Amino acid sequence: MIKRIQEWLSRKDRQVPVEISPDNIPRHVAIIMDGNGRWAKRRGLPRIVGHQNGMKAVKRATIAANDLGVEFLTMYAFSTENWKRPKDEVDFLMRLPVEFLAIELDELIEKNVQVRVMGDTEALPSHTRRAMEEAIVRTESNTGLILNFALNYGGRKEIEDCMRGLGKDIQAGVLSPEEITSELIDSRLLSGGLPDPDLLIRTSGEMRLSNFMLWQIAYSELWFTDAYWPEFDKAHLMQAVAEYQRRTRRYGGLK
Ligand code: V07
Repeated sequence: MIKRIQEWLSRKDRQVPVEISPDNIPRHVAIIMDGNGRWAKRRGLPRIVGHQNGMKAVKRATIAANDLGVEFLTMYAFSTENWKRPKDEVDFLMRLPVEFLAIELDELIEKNVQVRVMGDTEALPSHTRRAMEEAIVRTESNTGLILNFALNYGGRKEIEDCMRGLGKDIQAGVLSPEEITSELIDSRLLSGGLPDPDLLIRTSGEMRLSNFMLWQIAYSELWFTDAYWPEFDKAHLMQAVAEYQRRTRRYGGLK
């Protein structure tokens, strides 16, 4: 019975049309893509089928974000903690960039999307790195939406590495402690060059940050949905953006 009610609640036709103003679109949307395994389990399918469908949702969300005029989309594809999962699952996940390149990339190239990756990519298997590098190179002259994958990414590790770098520069005498500012730290994080996310979305009902972009989301609006990531579509993104606009609306030109 509860399952029936949950299914009814998540039905698409329940979603009401949302009004979105073109003047206040979040420039940078970041997404924690949670619930691939749970989505599969509910259907009696193996977890990897959930990840596969999660990859399709990445393309759907990218096209939807591009259509709305979002400039930067950062997706949490693999965390530094995900290595603790069963080896078979990790091996499968590490093949997804290869599949993404083969199956999804052409359509994104047509839409002028540029792919980037942030994380400790040196620790990735060589086939993963090759696919990721090919996706980056094939899209580097594109001028549309920037699709930034967080891959082997951890927020604390990013801060740790940044602090170690600053410490080394101080020790080498090329930086003084007074020169450490928010702007300098921004520029030396893995996201260096991207504006902070305006909107953070997490799917699958969990309300945690799970070590994602800890420094960068200091002022982001947070939006959560019970939908599992493989179900995520344009309607969800529009709901999130509409809510973002309600929360950030200012009268009298104050912003
Ligand atoms: C992964 C699909 C999305 C749901 C969350 C986990 C599984 C796309 C990529 C990817 C990464 C880099 C790149 C091109 C594609 C990816 C992993 C997992 C490890 F250059 N989806 N996806 N990578 N999932």
